[in-house]
Amino acid sequence: MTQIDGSLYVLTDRRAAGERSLVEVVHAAVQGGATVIQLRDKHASTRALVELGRALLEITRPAGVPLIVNDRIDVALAIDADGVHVGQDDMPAPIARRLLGPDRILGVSAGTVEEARQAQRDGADYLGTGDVYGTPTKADAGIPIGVSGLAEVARATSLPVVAIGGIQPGNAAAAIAAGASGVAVISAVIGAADPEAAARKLRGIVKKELEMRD
Ligand code: TZP
Ligand code: MG
Repeated sequence: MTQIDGSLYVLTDRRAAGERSLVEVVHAAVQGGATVIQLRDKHASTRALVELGRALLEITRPAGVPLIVNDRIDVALAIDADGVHVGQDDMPAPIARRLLGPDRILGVSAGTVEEARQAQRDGADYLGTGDVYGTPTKADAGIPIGVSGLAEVARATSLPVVAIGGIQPGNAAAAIAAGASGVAVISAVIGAADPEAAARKLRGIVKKELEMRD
């Protein structure tokens, strides 16, 4: 099992980055203390994903920050990324684990207790759980599970749970208090006017709450 520090997990989103390049925004997020970066783009061509992924690795690898590719195991292997994140409609986790081998990081989206237990049996290293608060960013995120749903999932697994969906500085601590090991964000960092400052602030909130809890 690979341990990850998921305390501030930042997902890329071209739209949220606006006019700025994602490479520039991710660089700022890493400077501000992002602990994981996920390359996520459901519409980009394979070539564009490979090129962006390579550029992101030049930032993340020297910083010791894992780069996880959303869904695309082929892209992750092609660029030698640190891992893959699969959702419930993506490659089944046991197959993803087999393709990735034992050492790369496998994250699985789990919004219910049953999905969480299954993902753990299937070899996940961490779970992504949400939509917690209601997201403006993902159209098909479903009904928010709230901090109560998050707490149920966290209680059902010994894996680190990263909370996602509508996380902002004002509600991040409550997600940690509910049992999450970290928060995953798009708009709060990638969409921020100052992504470095936004990352630093969120990381600080999570760190403080984790120290209080443990
Ligand atoms: N999965 C569940 S919610 C979400 C994803 C990818 C989007 C999170 O974006 P934001 O802007 O941090 O709410
Ligand atoms: Mg997915």
